[in-house]
Amino acid sequence: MGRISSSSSLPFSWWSAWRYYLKSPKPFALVILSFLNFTFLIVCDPQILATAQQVEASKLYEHLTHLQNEVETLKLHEQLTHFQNEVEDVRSHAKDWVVSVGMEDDDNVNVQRRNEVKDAMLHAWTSYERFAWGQDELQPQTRNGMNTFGGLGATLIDSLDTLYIMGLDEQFQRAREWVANSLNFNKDYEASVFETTISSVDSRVIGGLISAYDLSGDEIFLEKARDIADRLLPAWDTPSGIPYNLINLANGNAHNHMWTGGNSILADAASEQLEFIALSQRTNDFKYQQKVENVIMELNRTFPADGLLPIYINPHTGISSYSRVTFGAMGDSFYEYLLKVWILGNKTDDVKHYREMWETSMKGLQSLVRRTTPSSFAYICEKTGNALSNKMDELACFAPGMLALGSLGYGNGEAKKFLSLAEELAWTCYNFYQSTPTKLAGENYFFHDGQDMTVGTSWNILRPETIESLFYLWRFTGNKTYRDWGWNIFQAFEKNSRIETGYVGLYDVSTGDRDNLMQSFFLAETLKYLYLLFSPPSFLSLDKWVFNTEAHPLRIVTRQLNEGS
Ligand code: DMJ
Repeated sequence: MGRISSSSSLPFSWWSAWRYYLKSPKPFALVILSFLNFTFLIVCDPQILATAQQVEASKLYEHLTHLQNEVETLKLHEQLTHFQNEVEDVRSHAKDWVVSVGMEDDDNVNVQRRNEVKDAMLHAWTSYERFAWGQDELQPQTRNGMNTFGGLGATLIDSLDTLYIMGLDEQFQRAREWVANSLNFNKDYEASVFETTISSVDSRVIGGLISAYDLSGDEIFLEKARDIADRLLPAWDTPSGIPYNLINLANGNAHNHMWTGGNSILADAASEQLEFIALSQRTNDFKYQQKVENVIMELNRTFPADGLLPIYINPHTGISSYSRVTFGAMGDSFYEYLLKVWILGNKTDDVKHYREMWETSMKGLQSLVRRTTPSSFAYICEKTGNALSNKMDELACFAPGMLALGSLGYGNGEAKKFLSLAEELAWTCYNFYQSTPTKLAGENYFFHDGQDMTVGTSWNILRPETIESLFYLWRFTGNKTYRDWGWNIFQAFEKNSRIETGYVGLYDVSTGDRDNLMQSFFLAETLKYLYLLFSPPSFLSLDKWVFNTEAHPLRIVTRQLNEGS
Protein backbone atom coordinates (compact mmCIF):
# COMPACT_ATOMS: atom_id res chain seq x y z
CA MET A 1 0.00 0.00 0.00
CA GLY A 2 2.68 2.35 0.97
CA ARG A 3 4.19 1.93 -2.56
CA ILE A 4 0.92 3.12 -4.21
CA SER A 5 0.58 6.10 -1.90
CA SER A 6 4.20 7.13 -2.43
CA SER A 7 4.01 6.86 -6.27
CA SER A 8 0.79 8.73 -6.43
CA SER A 9 2.42 11.60 -4.60
CA LEU A 10 4.90 12.36 -7.65
CA PRO A 11 3.86 15.01 -10.31
CA PHE A 12 4.89 12.58 -13.19
CA SER A 13 5.59 9.06 -12.14
CA TRP A 14 6.78 6.08 -14.22
CA TRP A 15 3.63 4.30 -13.16
CA SER A 16 1.30 6.95 -14.62
CA ALA A 17 3.36 7.00 -17.88
CA TRP A 18 3.18 3.25 -18.14
CA ARG A 19 -0.55 3.30 -17.64
CA TYR A 20 -0.84 5.99 -20.30
CA TYR A 21 1.05 3.97 -22.87
CA LEU A 22 -0.87 0.82 -22.08
CA LYS A 23 -4.01 2.68 -22.83
CA SER A 24 -2.54 4.30 -26.05
CA PRO A 25 -0.37 1.73 -27.99
CA LYS A 26 0.50 4.17 -30.86
CA PRO A 27 2.63 6.59 -28.87
CA PHE A 28 4.15 3.56 -27.16
CA ALA A 29 5.21 2.07 -30.47
CA LEU A 30 6.64 5.46 -31.47
CA VAL A 31 8.79 5.63 -28.37
CA ILE A 32 10.11 2.10 -28.91
CA LEU A 33 10.93 2.85 -32.55
CA SER A 34 12.80 6.06 -31.64
CA PHE A 35 14.87 4.18 -29.10
CA LEU A 36 15.84 1.50 -31.64
CA ASN A 37 16.66 4.10 -34.24
CA PHE A 38 18.92 6.03 -31.90
CA THR A 39 20.81 2.90 -30.89
CA PHE A 40 21.23 1.89 -34.55
CA LEU A 41 22.58 5.32 -35.38
CA ILE A 42 25.16 5.11 -32.67
CA VAL A 43 26.31 1.61 -33.61
CA CYS A 44 26.18 1.91 -37.38
CA ASP A 45 26.94 5.52 -38.15
CA PRO A 46 30.02 5.32 -40.37
CA GLN A 47 31.39 8.47 -38.95
CA ILE A 48 31.19 7.30 -35.39
CA LEU A 49 32.61 3.98 -36.42
CA ALA A 50 35.44 5.61 -38.36
CA THR A 51 36.37 7.73 -35.38
CA ALA A 52 36.55 4.68 -33.16
CA GLN A 53 38.65 2.88 -35.72
CA GLN A 54 40.88 5.89 -36.09
CA VAL A 55 41.43 5.98 -32.37
CA GLU A 56 42.25 2.29 -32.40
CA ALA A 57 44.46 2.69 -35.48
CA SER A 58 46.27 5.61 -33.97
CA LYS A 59 46.92 3.55 -30.86
CA LEU A 60 48.20 0.71 -33.02
CA TYR A 61 50.29 3.10 -35.07
CA GLU A 62 51.78 4.52 -31.91
CA HIS A 63 52.63 1.01 -30.78
CA LEU A 64 54.10 0.18 -34.18
CA THR A 65 56.25 3.30 -34.15
CA HIS A 66 57.47 2.31 -30.73
CA LEU A 67 58.29 -1.18 -31.97
CA GLN A 68 60.04 0.18 -35.06
CA ASN A 69 62.11 2.44 -32.90
CA GLU A 70 63.07 -0.54 -30.82
CA VAL A 71 64.01 -2.54 -33.93
CA GLU A 72 66.08 0.37 -35.20
CA THR A 73 67.85 0.58 -31.87
CA LEU A 74 68.54 -3.15 -31.98
CA LYS A 75 69.77 -2.90 -35.56
CA LEU A 76 71.97 0.01 -34.67
CA HIS A 77 73.30 -1.94 -31.75
CA GLU A 78 74.04 -4.90 -34.00
CA GLN A 79 75.67 -2.64 -36.57
CA LEU A 80 77.62 -0.98 -33.85
CA THR A 81 78.88 -4.32 -32.52
CA HIS A 82 79.76 -5.40 -36.04
CA PHE A 83 81.46 -2.09 -36.66
CA GLN A 84 83.32 -2.32 -33.36
CA ASN A 85 84.52 -5.83 -34.29
CA GLU A 86 85.72 -4.54 -37.62
CA VAL A 87 87.55 -1.67 -35.98
CA GLU A 88 89.15 -4.17 -33.60
CA ASP A 89 90.19 -6.35 -36.51
CA VAL A 90 91.66 -3.46 -38.45
CA ARG A 91 93.42 -2.26 -35.32
CA SER A 92 94.99 -5.66 -34.70
CA HIS A 93 96.03 -5.98 -38.37
CA ALA A 94 97.44 -2.49 -38.27
CA LYS A 95 99.32 -3.43 -35.13
CA ASP A 96 100.70 -6.57 -36.75
CA TRP A 97 101.68 -4.50 -39.74
CA VAL A 98 103.28 -1.79 -37.64
CA VAL A 99 105.12 -4.45 -35.69
CA SER A 100 106.11 -6.30 -38.83
CA VAL A 101 107.75 -3.28 -40.38
CA GLY A 102 109.55 -2.70 -37.11
CA MET A 103 108.02 0.67 -36.33
CA GLU A 104 107.27 -0.40 -32.79
CA ASP A 105 110.73 -1.77 -32.31
CA ASP A 106 112.89 0.99 -30.99
CA ASP A 107 115.97 -1.20 -31.16
CA ASN A 108 117.72 -0.38 -34.43
CA VAL A 109 120.18 -3.21 -33.99
CA ASN A 110 117.42 -5.79 -34.16
CA VAL A 111 115.71 -4.09 -37.10
CA GLN A 112 119.04 -4.31 -38.90
CA ARG A 113 119.51 -7.97 -37.91
CA ARG A 114 116.01 -8.82 -39.03
CA ASN A 115 116.68 -7.24 -42.41
CA GLU A 116 119.86 -9.25 -42.82
CA VAL A 117 117.96 -12.47 -42.12
CA LYS A 118 115.35 -11.42 -44.66
CA ASP A 119 118.12 -10.87 -47.16
CA ALA A 120 119.41 -14.39 -46.41
CA MET A 121 115.92 -15.78 -47.09
CA LEU A 122 115.76 -13.85 -50.35
CA HIS A 123 119.11 -15.29 -51.38
CA ALA A 124 118.10 -18.86 -50.50
CA TRP A 125 114.72 -18.50 -52.19
CA THR A 126 116.01 -16.83 -55.35
CA SER A 127 118.59 -19.60 -55.76
CA TYR A 128 115.87 -22.21 -55.36
CA GLU A 129 113.62 -20.39 -57.82
CA ARG A 130 116.42 -20.18 -60.33
CA PHE A 131 117.83 -23.71 -60.18
CA ALA A 132 115.27 -26.01 -58.57
CA TRP A 133 111.83 -24.47 -59.07
CA GLY A 134 109.08 -26.92 -58.11
CA GLN A 135 111.51 -29.64 -57.04
CA ASP A 136 111.97 -30.75 -53.47
CA GLU A 137 115.39 -29.35 -52.65
CA LEU A 138 118.22 -27.37 -54.25
CA GLN A 139 121.72 -28.69 -54.74
CA PRO A 140 123.51 -25.34 -54.78
CA GLN A 141 127.00 -26.51 -55.79
CA THR A 142 125.78 -28.34 -58.87
CA ARG A 143 122.94 -25.85 -59.42
CA ASN A 144 120.11 -28.32 -59.84
CA GLY A 145 117.05 -29.59 -58.05
CA MET A 146 116.57 -32.94 -56.32
CA ASN A 147 113.34 -34.77 -55.52
CA THR A 148 114.10 -36.02 -52.02
CA PHE A 149 110.41 -36.31 -51.13
CA GLY A 150 108.99 -37.70 -54.34
CA GLY A 151 108.63 -34.39 -56.14
CA LEU A 152 106.20 -32.47 -53.95
CA GLY A 153 107.93 -29.12 -54.10
CA ALA A 154 109.01 -29.50 -50.45
CA THR A 155 111.17 -26.36 -50.32
CA LEU A 156 108.49 -24.30 -52.03
CA ILE A 157 105.75 -25.41 -49.65
CA ASP A 158 108.04 -25.23 -46.62
CA SER A 159 108.87 -21.62 -47.56
CA LEU A 160 105.35 -20.26 -48.11
CA ASP A 161 104.77 -18.94 -44.60
CA THR A 162 108.33 -17.63 -44.21
CA LEU A 163 107.88 -15.60 -47.41
CA TYR A 164 104.54 -14.35 -46.16
CA ILE A 165 105.82 -13.44 -42.70
CA MET A 166 108.83 -11.59 -44.11
CA GLY A 167 106.62 -9.63 -46.50
CA LEU A 168 108.22 -11.13 -49.63
CA ASP A 169 104.90 -10.76 -51.43
CA GLU A 170 105.88 -11.24 -55.07
CA GLN A 171 107.76 -14.41 -54.20
CA PHE A 172 104.80 -15.65 -52.15
CA GLN A 173 102.44 -15.00 -55.07
CA ARG A 174 104.63 -16.94 -57.50
CA ALA A 175 104.79 -19.85 -55.05
CA ARG A 176 101.02 -19.66 -54.60
CA GLU A 177 100.49 -19.93 -58.37
CA TRP A 178 102.69 -23.02 -58.47
CA VAL A 179 100.66 -24.61 -55.67
CA ALA A 180 97.41 -23.79 -57.47
CA ASN A 181 98.49 -24.91 -60.94
CA SER A 182 101.31 -27.42 -60.65
CA LEU A 183 101.21 -29.15 -57.27
CA ASN A 184 100.05 -32.67 -57.95
CA PHE A 185 99.94 -35.38 -55.33
CA ASN A 186 98.69 -38.04 -57.67
CA LYS A 187 102.17 -39.37 -58.38
CA ASP A 188 102.36 -42.79 -59.94
CA TYR A 189 105.86 -43.47 -58.69
CA GLU A 190 107.44 -46.87 -58.26
CA ALA A 191 106.93 -47.59 -54.58
CA SER A 192 110.53 -48.67 -54.00
CA VAL A 193 111.88 -45.35 -55.22
CA PHE A 194 109.22 -42.82 -54.42
CA GLU A 195 107.74 -43.86 -51.14
CA THR A 196 107.47 -40.90 -48.88
CA THR A 197 107.78 -40.71 -45.14
CA ILE A 198 104.68 -39.54 -43.41
CA SER A 199 106.24 -37.25 -40.87
CA SER A 200 108.21 -35.31 -43.46
CA VAL A 201 105.24 -34.90 -45.75
CA ASP A 202 102.99 -34.19 -42.85
CA SER A 203 105.01 -31.58 -40.97
CA ARG A 204 106.52 -29.98 -44.07
CA VAL A 205 103.75 -30.23 -46.64
CA ILE A 206 100.49 -30.38 -44.68
CA GLY A 207 101.86 -28.09 -41.95
CA GLY A 208 103.21 -25.68 -44.58
CA LEU A 209 99.92 -25.60 -46.48
CA ILE A 210 97.71 -25.09 -43.42
CA SER A 211 100.00 -22.39 -42.13
CA ALA A 212 99.88 -20.60 -45.50
CA TYR A 213 96.09 -20.88 -45.34
CA ASP A 214 95.95 -19.52 -41.78
CA LEU A 215 98.12 -16.55 -42.69
CA SER A 216 96.68 -15.66 -46.09
CA GLY A 217 93.12 -17.05 -45.93
CA ASP A 218 93.59 -18.44 -49.46
CA GLU A 219 91.40 -21.57 -49.83
CA ILE A 220 93.69 -23.22 -52.36
CA PHE A 221 96.11 -24.14 -49.58
CA LEU A 222 93.41 -25.86 -47.55
CA GLU A 223 92.17 -27.73 -50.59
CA LYS A 224 95.67 -29.07 -51.28
CA ALA A 225 96.26 -29.96 -47.63
CA ARG A 226 93.08 -32.00 -47.68
CA ASP A 227 94.08 -33.75 -50.88
CA ILE A 228 97.36 -35.02 -49.49
CA ALA A 229 95.91 -35.84 -46.05
CA ASP A 230 93.32 -38.06 -47.74
CA ARG A 231 96.12 -39.88 -49.54
CA LEU A 232 97.98 -40.44 -46.25
CA LEU A 233 95.01 -41.76 -44.26
CA PRO A 234 95.38 -45.46 -45.27
CA ALA A 235 98.68 -45.51 -43.33
CA TRP A 236 96.64 -45.52 -40.09
CA ASP A 237 94.78 -48.68 -41.08
CA THR A 238 96.80 -51.00 -38.83
CA PRO A 239 95.53 -53.35 -36.11
CA SER A 240 96.60 -50.90 -33.37
CA GLY A 241 95.92 -47.67 -35.22
CA ILE A 242 99.64 -46.78 -34.92
CA PRO A 243 100.46 -45.75 -38.50
CA TYR A 244 103.01 -47.18 -40.89
CA ASN A 245 105.79 -44.74 -41.75
CA LEU A 246 105.84 -45.14 -45.50
CA ILE A 247 103.09 -44.83 -48.05
CA ASN A 248 102.78 -44.65 -51.77
CA LEU A 249 100.74 -41.56 -52.50
CA ALA A 250 99.26 -42.92 -55.71
CA ASN A 251 98.02 -46.32 -54.59
CA GLY A 252 97.89 -46.00 -50.79
CA ASN A 253 100.11 -49.02 -50.09
CA ALA A 254 101.60 -48.48 -46.66
CA HIS A 255 104.37 -50.28 -44.77
CA ASN A 256 107.47 -49.69 -42.66
CA HIS A 257 111.19 -49.49 -43.35
CA MET A 258 113.05 -52.81 -43.42
CA TRP A 259 115.77 -51.43 -41.17
CA THR A 260 113.35 -50.87 -38.27
CA GLY A 261 112.45 -54.55 -38.33
CA GLY A 262 108.92 -53.67 -39.43
CA ASN A 263 108.40 -51.29 -36.52
CA SER A 264 106.98 -47.78 -36.72
CA ILE A 265 109.24 -44.95 -35.58
CA LEU A 266 107.90 -43.04 -32.57
CA ALA A 267 108.49 -39.49 -33.90
CA ASP A 268 107.08 -40.40 -37.32
CA ALA A 269 104.06 -42.26 -36.01
CA ALA A 270 103.03 -39.85 -33.27
CA SER A 271 103.76 -36.36 -34.61
CA GLU A 272 100.84 -35.75 -36.93
CA GLN A 273 98.40 -34.55 -34.28
CA LEU A 274 98.83 -30.80 -34.72
CA GLU A 275 98.41 -30.84 -38.48
CA PHE A 276 95.52 -33.32 -38.60
CA ILE A 277 93.61 -31.67 -35.75
CA ALA A 278 94.11 -28.28 -37.40
CA LEU A 279 92.90 -29.73 -40.71
CA SER A 280 89.77 -31.16 -39.08
CA GLN A 281 89.01 -27.87 -37.37
CA ARG A 282 89.29 -25.97 -40.64
CA THR A 283 87.34 -28.46 -42.78
CA ASN A 284 84.82 -29.61 -40.16
CA ASP A 285 85.70 -33.16 -41.12
CA PHE A 286 86.83 -34.92 -37.99
CA LYS A 287 88.14 -38.12 -39.57
CA TYR A 288 91.70 -36.71 -39.62
CA GLN A 289 91.62 -35.78 -35.97
CA GLN A 290 90.14 -39.12 -34.93
CA LYS A 291 92.95 -41.10 -36.56
CA VAL A 292 95.74 -39.18 -34.84
CA GLU A 293 94.09 -38.77 -31.45
CA ASN A 294 93.54 -42.52 -31.39
CA VAL A 295 97.33 -42.99 -31.63
CA ILE A 296 97.86 -41.06 -28.40
CA MET A 297 95.06 -42.97 -26.64
CA GLU A 298 96.72 -46.19 -27.73
CA LEU A 299 100.15 -45.10 -26.43
CA ASN A 300 98.58 -43.87 -23.22
CA ARG A 301 97.22 -47.37 -22.52
CA THR A 302 100.70 -48.68 -21.78
CA PHE A 303 102.47 -45.39 -21.04
CA PRO A 304 105.45 -46.04 -18.72
CA ALA A 305 105.79 -44.35 -15.31
CA ASP A 306 108.71 -42.20 -16.53
CA GLY A 307 106.86 -41.22 -19.74
CA LEU A 308 109.84 -42.25 -21.88
CA LEU A 309 108.97 -44.30 -24.94
CA PRO A 310 111.52 -46.26 -26.95
CA ILE A 311 111.77 -45.19 -30.60
CA TYR A 312 110.28 -48.37 -32.13
CA ILE A 313 106.64 -49.39 -31.78
CA ASN A 314 105.01 -52.47 -33.21
CA PRO A 315 102.05 -51.25 -35.32
CA HIS A 316 100.26 -54.58 -34.88
CA THR A 317 100.31 -54.65 -31.08
CA GLY A 318 100.81 -50.96 -30.28
CA ILE A 319 103.58 -52.01 -27.86
CA SER A 320 107.08 -50.46 -27.85
CA SER A 321 109.87 -52.75 -28.99
CA TYR A 322 113.18 -52.89 -27.13
CA SER A 323 115.05 -49.83 -28.43
CA ARG A 324 116.64 -46.51 -27.55
CA VAL A 325 114.94 -43.72 -25.62
CA THR A 326 115.99 -40.31 -26.91
CA PHE A 327 114.98 -36.68 -27.21
CA GLY A 328 116.99 -36.62 -30.43
CA ALA A 329 116.43 -38.34 -33.77
CA MET A 330 113.31 -40.52 -34.03
CA GLY A 331 111.95 -39.61 -30.59
CA ASP A 332 111.95 -35.78 -30.40
CA SER A 333 108.68 -34.50 -31.86
CA PHE A 334 106.53 -37.07 -30.02
CA TYR A 335 107.24 -35.18 -26.76
CA GLU A 336 106.98 -31.81 -28.50
CA TYR A 337 103.49 -32.64 -29.81
CA LEU A 338 102.12 -33.82 -26.45
CA LEU A 339 102.66 -30.28 -25.18
CA LYS A 340 101.64 -28.44 -28.32
CA VAL A 341 98.36 -30.33 -28.85
CA TRP A 342 97.42 -29.26 -25.34
CA ILE A 343 98.15 -25.65 -26.34
CA LEU A 344 96.38 -25.93 -29.71
CA GLY A 345 93.38 -27.40 -27.83
CA ASN A 346 93.13 -24.28 -25.66
CA LYS A 347 94.34 -26.28 -22.63
CA THR A 348 90.78 -27.58 -22.13
CA ASP A 349 89.67 -30.75 -20.34
CA ASP A 350 89.36 -32.41 -23.73
CA VAL A 351 93.14 -32.32 -24.12
CA LYS A 352 94.14 -32.64 -20.45
CA HIS A 353 95.61 -36.11 -21.02
CA TYR A 354 98.17 -34.66 -23.45
CA ARG A 355 99.47 -32.31 -20.76
CA GLU A 356 99.47 -35.12 -18.18
CA MET A 357 101.45 -37.39 -20.48
CA TRP A 358 103.85 -34.54 -21.25
CA GLU A 359 104.44 -33.80 -17.56
CA THR A 360 105.13 -37.50 -16.95
CA SER A 361 107.66 -37.46 -19.80
CA MET A 362 109.31 -34.36 -18.37
CA LYS A 363 109.95 -36.27 -15.14
CA GLY A 364 111.61 -38.86 -17.37
CA LEU A 365 113.62 -36.15 -19.12
CA GLN A 366 114.89 -34.84 -15.79
CA SER A 367 116.07 -38.35 -14.89
CA LEU A 368 118.27 -38.30 -18.02
CA VAL A 369 119.98 -34.98 -17.28
CA ARG A 370 123.68 -35.08 -16.34
CA ARG A 371 126.39 -32.40 -16.07
CA THR A 372 129.85 -32.35 -17.56
CA THR A 373 133.18 -31.75 -15.91
CA PRO A 374 134.88 -29.38 -15.63
CA SER A 375 132.34 -26.81 -16.94
CA SER A 376 129.09 -28.30 -15.68
CA PHE A 377 127.23 -28.21 -18.99
CA ALA A 378 123.81 -29.87 -18.55
CA TYR A 379 122.90 -32.44 -21.23
CA ILE A 380 120.20 -35.04 -21.88
CA CYS A 381 121.45 -38.63 -22.05
CA GLU A 382 120.02 -41.35 -24.25
CA LYS A 383 118.96 -44.66 -22.71
CA THR A 384 118.56 -48.25 -23.85
CA GLY A 385 117.03 -50.57 -21.29
CA ASN A 386 118.63 -49.37 -18.07
CA ALA A 387 121.88 -48.22 -19.66
CA LEU A 388 122.48 -44.50 -20.11
CA SER A 389 124.69 -43.22 -22.89
CA ASN A 390 126.43 -39.85 -22.61
CA LYS A 391 125.39 -38.69 -26.03
CA MET A 392 123.10 -35.87 -27.17
CA ASP A 393 121.95 -34.95 -30.70
CA GLU A 394 121.78 -31.34 -31.81
CA LEU A 395 118.21 -32.35 -32.72
CA ALA A 396 117.51 -32.61 -28.96
CA CYS A 397 118.28 -28.89 -28.68
CA PHE A 398 114.60 -28.24 -29.39
CA ALA A 399 114.04 -29.38 -25.76
CA PRO A 400 115.03 -26.10 -24.03
CA GLY A 401 112.40 -24.29 -26.10
CA MET A 402 109.81 -26.94 -25.31
CA LEU A 403 110.58 -26.74 -21.58
CA ALA A 404 110.28 -22.95 -21.62
CA LEU A 405 106.95 -23.17 -23.47
CA GLY A 406 105.63 -25.87 -21.12
CA SER A 407 106.87 -24.21 -17.93
CA LEU A 408 103.85 -21.88 -18.08
CA GLY A 409 101.45 -24.67 -17.20
CA TYR A 410 103.19 -25.42 -13.88
CA GLY A 411 102.80 -23.69 -10.52
CA ASN A 412 105.35 -21.01 -9.71
CA GLY A 413 108.05 -23.17 -8.11
CA GLU A 414 108.01 -25.90 -10.77
CA ALA A 415 107.79 -23.33 -13.56
CA LYS A 416 110.99 -21.66 -12.36
CA LYS A 417 112.74 -25.00 -12.08
CA PHE A 418 111.84 -25.97 -15.65
CA LEU A 419 112.71 -22.57 -17.06
CA SER A 420 116.05 -22.72 -15.33
CA LEU A 421 116.75 -26.22 -16.75
CA ALA A 422 115.77 -24.86 -20.17
CA GLU A 423 118.30 -22.05 -19.82
CA GLU A 424 121.04 -24.45 -18.75
CA LEU A 425 120.40 -26.77 -21.70
CA ALA A 426 120.29 -23.84 -24.13
CA TRP A 427 123.73 -22.75 -22.90
CA THR A 428 125.02 -26.27 -23.68
CA CYS A 429 123.47 -26.19 -27.16
CA TYR A 430 124.94 -22.78 -27.84
CA ASN A 431 128.32 -24.25 -26.90
CA PHE A 432 127.79 -27.05 -29.42
CA TYR A 433 128.28 -24.18 -31.88
CA GLN A 434 130.89 -22.12 -30.06
CA SER A 435 133.19 -25.08 -29.42
CA THR A 436 134.00 -25.80 -33.10
CA PRO A 437 136.41 -23.92 -35.41
CA THR A 438 133.54 -22.92 -37.77
CA LYS A 439 131.27 -21.98 -34.83
CA LEU A 440 128.66 -24.32 -36.32
CA ALA A 441 127.42 -27.33 -34.34
CA GLY A 442 128.08 -30.94 -35.27
CA GLU A 443 125.19 -33.42 -35.59
CA ASN A 444 125.75 -34.91 -32.15
CA TYR A 445 128.03 -34.73 -29.11
CA PHE A 446 129.62 -37.07 -26.60
CA PHE A 447 130.46 -36.13 -23.02
CA HIS A 448 133.48 -37.50 -21.18
CA ASP A 449 134.67 -36.84 -17.65
CA GLY A 450 137.08 -33.95 -17.57
CA GLN A 451 136.59 -33.01 -21.25
CA ASP A 452 133.13 -31.48 -21.36
CA MET A 453 132.00 -32.24 -24.93
CA THR A 454 133.40 -33.62 -28.17
CA VAL A 455 131.80 -33.69 -31.61
CA GLY A 456 130.46 -37.11 -32.62
CA THR A 457 129.05 -37.00 -36.16
CA SER A 458 130.82 -34.04 -37.69
CA TRP A 459 128.36 -32.65 -40.21
CA ASN A 460 126.11 -29.62 -39.95
CA ILE A 461 123.08 -29.62 -42.24
CA LEU A 462 121.72 -26.14 -41.42
CA ARG A 463 119.50 -27.44 -38.62
CA PRO A 464 117.30 -25.04 -36.63
CA GLU A 465 116.81 -26.59 -33.16
CA THR A 466 119.17 -24.41 -31.10
CA ILE A 467 117.88 -21.22 -32.72
CA GLU A 468 114.32 -22.42 -32.12
CA SER A 469 115.09 -22.70 -28.40
CA LEU A 470 116.78 -19.29 -28.31
CA PHE A 471 113.61 -17.85 -29.83
CA TYR A 472 111.41 -19.35 -27.07
CA LEU A 473 113.81 -18.34 -24.31
CA TRP A 474 113.96 -14.77 -25.59
CA ARG A 475 110.16 -14.70 -25.65
CA PHE A 476 109.78 -16.11 -22.12
CA THR A 477 112.65 -14.44 -20.30
CA GLY A 478 113.13 -11.20 -22.25
CA ASN A 479 116.88 -11.77 -21.87
CA LYS A 480 118.60 -10.11 -24.84
CA THR A 481 121.58 -12.42 -24.56
CA TYR A 482 119.57 -15.02 -26.47
CA ARG A 483 119.27 -12.61 -29.39
CA ASP A 484 123.03 -12.12 -29.37
CA TRP A 485 123.66 -15.87 -29.35
CA GLY A 486 121.29 -16.25 -32.30
CA TRP A 487 123.07 -13.49 -34.14
CA ASN A 488 126.44 -15.21 -33.62
CA ILE A 489 125.08 -18.47 -35.05
CA PHE A 490 123.60 -16.60 -38.02
CA GLN A 491 126.99 -15.01 -38.69
CA ALA A 492 128.59 -18.46 -38.72
CA PHE A 493 126.03 -19.68 -41.31
CA GLU A 494 126.73 -16.59 -43.40
CA LYS A 495 130.44 -17.19 -43.24
CA ASN A 496 130.56 -20.93 -43.83
CA SER A 497 127.36 -21.94 -45.59
CA ARG A 498 126.43 -19.06 -47.89
CA ILE A 499 127.65 -19.49 -51.44
CA GLU A 500 126.71 -17.69 -54.62
CA THR A 501 123.90 -20.14 -55.42
CA GLY A 502 122.26 -20.62 -52.03
CA TYR A 503 123.21 -22.16 -48.67
CA VAL A 504 124.92 -25.51 -48.11
CA GLY A 505 125.64 -27.71 -45.13
CA LEU A 506 129.11 -28.74 -43.98
CA TYR A 507 130.52 -32.26 -44.07
CA ASP A 508 132.78 -31.32 -41.23
CA VAL A 509 132.36 -28.49 -38.75
CA SER A 510 136.10 -28.58 -38.01
CA THR A 511 137.34 -28.14 -41.57
CA GLY A 512 134.38 -26.29 -43.07
CA ASP A 513 134.16 -28.74 -46.02
CA ARG A 514 130.87 -28.06 -47.79
CA ASP A 515 128.14 -30.45 -48.89
CA ASN A 516 125.74 -29.90 -51.77
CA LEU A 517 122.27 -29.59 -50.26
CA MET A 518 120.08 -26.72 -49.12
CA GLN A 519 117.65 -28.47 -46.78
CA SER A 520 114.07 -27.23 -47.00
CA PHE A 521 113.99 -26.72 -43.21
CA PHE A 522 116.67 -24.04 -43.52
CA LEU A 523 114.04 -21.80 -45.16
CA ALA A 524 111.11 -23.11 -43.13
CA GLU A 525 112.70 -23.11 -39.70
CA THR A 526 116.24 -21.80 -39.32
CA LEU A 527 115.67 -18.48 -41.07
CA LYS A 528 112.13 -18.07 -39.74
CA TYR A 529 113.14 -18.55 -36.10
CA LEU A 530 116.05 -16.14 -36.62
CA TYR A 531 113.69 -13.56 -38.10
CA LEU A 532 111.29 -13.97 -35.17
CA LEU A 533 114.17 -13.80 -32.69
CA PHE A 534 114.90 -10.29 -33.96
CA SER A 535 111.22 -9.28 -34.09
CA PRO A 536 109.12 -7.89 -31.23
CA PRO A 537 107.42 -10.62 -29.14
CA SER A 538 103.94 -9.47 -30.16
CA PHE A 539 104.63 -10.48 -33.75
CA LEU A 540 103.03 -13.94 -34.16
CA SER A 541 102.21 -14.04 -30.47
CA LEU A 542 102.55 -17.41 -28.77
CA ASP A 543 99.10 -16.83 -27.25
CA LYS A 544 97.56 -17.02 -30.69
CA TRP A 545 99.85 -19.33 -32.66
CA VAL A 546 101.48 -22.67 -32.12
CA PHE A 547 104.46 -23.73 -34.25
CA ASN A 548 104.55 -27.25 -35.61
CA THR A 549 107.77 -29.23 -35.62
CA GLU A 550 108.75 -27.65 -38.95
CA ALA A 551 108.14 -24.12 -37.56
CA HIS A 552 104.86 -23.66 -39.40
CA PRO A 553 102.60 -21.45 -37.27
CA LEU A 554 99.06 -22.75 -36.82
CA ARG A 555 96.40 -20.42 -35.52
CA ILE A 556 94.91 -21.46 -32.18
CA VAL A 557 91.13 -21.67 -32.65
CA THR A 558 88.44 -22.64 -30.17
CA ARG A 559 88.35 -26.37 -29.73
CA GLN A 560 84.79 -27.63 -29.98
CA LEU A 561 83.81 -29.99 -27.20
CA ASN A 562 84.46 -33.64 -27.96
CA GLU A 563 85.66 -32.85 -31.45
CA GLY A 564 87.65 -36.01 -31.45
CA SER A 565 85.00 -38.42 -30.25
C1 DMJ B 1 112.77 -30.82 -39.05
O1 DMJ B 1 112.38 -31.45 -40.24
C2 DMJ B 1 111.76 -31.02 -37.99
O2 DMJ B 1 112.01 -30.09 -37.01
C3 DMJ B 1 111.81 -32.39 -37.40
O3 DMJ B 1 110.91 -32.55 -36.33
C4 DMJ B 1 113.19 -32.74 -36.92
N1 DMJ B 1 114.13 -31.77 -37.29
C5 DMJ B 1 114.14 -31.34 -38.63
C6 DMJ B 1 115.18 -30.26 -38.84
O4 DMJ B 1 116.35 -30.49 -38.16
